[in-house]
Amino acid sequence: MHENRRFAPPAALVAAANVTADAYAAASADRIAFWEEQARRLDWARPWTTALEWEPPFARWFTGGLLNVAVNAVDRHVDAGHGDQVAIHWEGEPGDTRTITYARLKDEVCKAANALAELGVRAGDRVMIYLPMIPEAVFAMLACARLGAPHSVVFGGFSAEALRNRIEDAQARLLITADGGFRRGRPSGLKAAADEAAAGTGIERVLVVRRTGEAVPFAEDRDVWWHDVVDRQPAAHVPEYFDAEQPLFILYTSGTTAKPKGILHTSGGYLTQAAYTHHAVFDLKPDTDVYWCAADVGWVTGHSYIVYGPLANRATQVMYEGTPDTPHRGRFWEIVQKYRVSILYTAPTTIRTFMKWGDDLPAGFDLSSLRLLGSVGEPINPEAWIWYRDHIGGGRTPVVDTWWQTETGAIMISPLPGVTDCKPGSAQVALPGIAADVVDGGGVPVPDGGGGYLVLTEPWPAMLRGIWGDPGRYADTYWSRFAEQGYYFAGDGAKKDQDGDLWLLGRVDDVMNVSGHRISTTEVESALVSHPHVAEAAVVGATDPTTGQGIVAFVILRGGAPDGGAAPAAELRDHVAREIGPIAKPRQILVVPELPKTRSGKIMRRLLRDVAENRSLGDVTTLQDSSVMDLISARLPAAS
Ligand code: 6R9
Repeated sequence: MHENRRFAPPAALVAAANVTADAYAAASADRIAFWEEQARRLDWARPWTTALEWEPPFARWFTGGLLNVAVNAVDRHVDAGHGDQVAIHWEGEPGDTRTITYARLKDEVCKAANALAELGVRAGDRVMIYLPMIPEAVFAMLACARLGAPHSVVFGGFSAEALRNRIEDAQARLLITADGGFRRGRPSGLKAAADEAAAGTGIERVLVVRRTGEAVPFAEDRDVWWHDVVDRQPAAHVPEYFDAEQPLFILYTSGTTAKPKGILHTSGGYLTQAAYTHHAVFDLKPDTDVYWCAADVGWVTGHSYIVYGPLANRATQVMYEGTPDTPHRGRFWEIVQKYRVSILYTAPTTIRTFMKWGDDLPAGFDLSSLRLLGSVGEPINPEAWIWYRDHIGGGRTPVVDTWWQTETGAIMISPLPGVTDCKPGSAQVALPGIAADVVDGGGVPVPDGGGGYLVLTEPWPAMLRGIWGDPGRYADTYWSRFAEQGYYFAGDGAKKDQDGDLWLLGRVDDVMNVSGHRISTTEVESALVSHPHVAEAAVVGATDPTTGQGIVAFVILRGGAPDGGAAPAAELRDHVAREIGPIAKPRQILVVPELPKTRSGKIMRRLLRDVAENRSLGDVTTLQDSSVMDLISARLPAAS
């Protein structure tokens, strides 16, 4: 799709925007003073003495400052008279609901903090959280923050093995879990996996939330029910104030080796940037907006844009437990209509799934409350961007494409909705106070029109403070590649267009080299999905004896497209050749019913490469649905 349109922000949004173009000028005049000003959005029990201490690659922000993260997310709003404002409209998958005001949230967090203290949790202790998308996940995270005990949330879809590895790495003593949650119309158990993971580790107590009511194994000497110990606690809790660099959480993310990295975030700088970016990028008006981030709290997006950023900004938000197709494929749009959601934040993979399901579904609901849409997690192809704006945003809403990582803690590159003319497919520019560039292999910035590696050239408040227990790996993974320049290496390829806007091209390990030409998997995928018959596509570079790598594409056709046979493949190959150039023409196109995705929705190209190179499959345990690979393999004979 050749999409050259630019979308100017709606006049009403410009007129009332939280952040205007002045912010860029202010931040570039004095970046540190700019972040100090943003830090003043928070309540500090004692102000900091030094804004930034930077001994590359180790940063300390707002040193000398004391704050309590939970007080900033909850208590201060109640103290300011907003106790009756709804913090969370929670929607369970079966249709049960809970409405949690800020006053109620404060009580729940205080009770949970008292319970954790009774169970022996002290500041600095690590607490594992393995919960479905229920309000107790938020209460538990904030209770930990209140006590200065870093939490480590493990996504409920992860296996017992994955949880055990993380428990051991973090050396946690307490695990908070549930009997289960509802997914795809049924209770889905968690407790048995939690038990398997905890056995033989340092976990001393397991706090169990009752959600599904299913019978679960219960170790009387180790396990306690949330409703038994939390509900009887007093709703008052005197907060302690912690250093700005007090660890807030460890979140595990996969790297290039098998062992996941425990990304460490601390308090003052992280909360400053999470709150500022949420205010700036989503233009949140706490008195009128209804915000919905459709991520899971088990991912960094849930940490920064369900829990810390929105609550620090006194948002009213929607939290949804289940899957988008339960009990029907219009569930998201029904929720938007019901709560009059005005700001929606989701992932391209979800948007493309909705495209696959057809335009009629969203058209059947009143989505007129939406005024701003966001995207995160992977590059959004222009086709999906336009569909999102037109079919969900009614052709009115800006779409902010937000680039960031678990490691960056908060959004780094994104349009500002009241300032930027949006370009479909581009995350555009670094936010005020953030310094990003695209450099070549030697660390030299590329000119406009050039491509290379995305780097961050100055420290930022929400940056990771390290990899838990492994400072060497931290320095090596992120800071060794451009050590001379002192740049943070993000691991993403990017290009700068003629306006200097940034286009993220996917992980650099996903960049293919075909006959010496560099081609991004994302670019080819984008070309494929711009064809009217294609719903979704994943592209890998498979070893090829002549060209180095050959392009292999896995595509899901849209409903109604001619299926099977050689005709669609030939047409799609020609289409890609037309869109990008003959060099990008896939060697093979495989029409498949599904693509293998991780539970966070990222396509597992490694597995597709295994298929494309006729290897036996590698580890499939992090797949959302491991049977997908069987479906794909079954299509193989019809391949080339
Ligand atoms: C927030 C999150 C980080 C990786 C990152 C990049 C990809 C995220 C993106 C994007 C293009 C965007 N990514 N947002 N690529 N455009 N707007 O997703 O964190 O799970 O750690 O993933 O995701 O490749 O390096 P995380």
